[in-house]
Amino acid sequence: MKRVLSGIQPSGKLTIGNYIGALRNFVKLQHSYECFFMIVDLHAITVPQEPAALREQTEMVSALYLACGIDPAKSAVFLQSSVHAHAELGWMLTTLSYMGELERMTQFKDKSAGKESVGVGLFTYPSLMAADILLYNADLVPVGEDQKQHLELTRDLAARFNGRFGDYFHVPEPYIPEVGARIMSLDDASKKMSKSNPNPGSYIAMLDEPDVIRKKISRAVTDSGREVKYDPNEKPEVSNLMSIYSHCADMGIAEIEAKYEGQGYGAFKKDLAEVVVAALEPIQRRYKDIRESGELSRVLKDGAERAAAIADATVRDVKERMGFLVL
Ligand code: ATP
Ligand code: LTN
Repeated sequence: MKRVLSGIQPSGKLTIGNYIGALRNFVKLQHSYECFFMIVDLHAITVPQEPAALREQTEMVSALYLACGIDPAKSAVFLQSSVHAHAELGWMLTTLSYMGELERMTQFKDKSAGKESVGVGLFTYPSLMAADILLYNADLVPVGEDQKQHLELTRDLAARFNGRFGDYFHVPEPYIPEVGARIMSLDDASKKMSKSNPNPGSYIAMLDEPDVIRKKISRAVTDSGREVKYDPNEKPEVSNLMSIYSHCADMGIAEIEAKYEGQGYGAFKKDLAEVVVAALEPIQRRYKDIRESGELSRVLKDGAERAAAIADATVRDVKERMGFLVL
């Protein structure tokens, strides 16, 4: 069975961008692949995190994985920090990475822009991500559009290792949805919706209360026109809202255009809010049950054990190939 691996950072509250761009595909793929889904806490600390907040966010992301339909009987769900091999192979791949290629990463450029001091971890972040993927020799990696460049680096590192130490790593493929791979901010359609944006009005969190969702959507920036028409170049704000609608209601863009012809943005936004509330309601309900059930720690421990069995064997092989004495 082919393998799928992906991860989400517990760096804030998951947004519908995370859901549409990544999490929904995790759920879909688990029926046809052997899946590994991580909560990438080691990546989250590449920007400062309050310990109490990190703990809460980690539980929140884990519970949301399950609430969205990831079945721990099928997929290994685990914390990156629970499987030591990630940090270990991460370091080895850091030594194979070039400054120049890491400097070109747009996520690094965006996250370090304007900062007085930038943590080294933010810079070497993609080498750790490559380790996450290569440890399991994953075939497919479901991610949003913003991670495409990191996936390319992963492929380069796999090929570089194979070139120097003999064919070992499988070169993974990204799995990026055709639409919805890049949901934009509600306050600025030139920026990707992001859970660590300091303005909560810029995103819809998966756990936002219905009234909060209604308020955020009614305040979402639109142009001064009134035509509900999909045109990402000329009308990026409305087009973004239409993609969200399309995903949450499972309705095609042309159908949405036809439905709101001549109705203006007000009616469209009102319905969009209800469509989003309805899509999130069952997830929020299951989320509450999972948090109350106390089942998370068992799921995460079991997932980590299954993952470590594979990851530890990879590290052993890599060490041998690189010339470490394996005792
Ligand atoms: P942060 O703001 O902390 O960087 P983030 O919201 O960008 O976080 P990540 O944890 O970096 O989220 O990403 C998790 C997954 O969600 C990745 O596969 C990423 O590509 C996807 N993703 C994140 N934001 C979006 C978005 N706006 N649209 C589509 N996919 C997204
Ligand atoms: N870099 C990703 C999160 C991430 C990831 C991974 C995704 C870390 N390790 C392995 C897929 C596979 C991000 O910022 N969204």
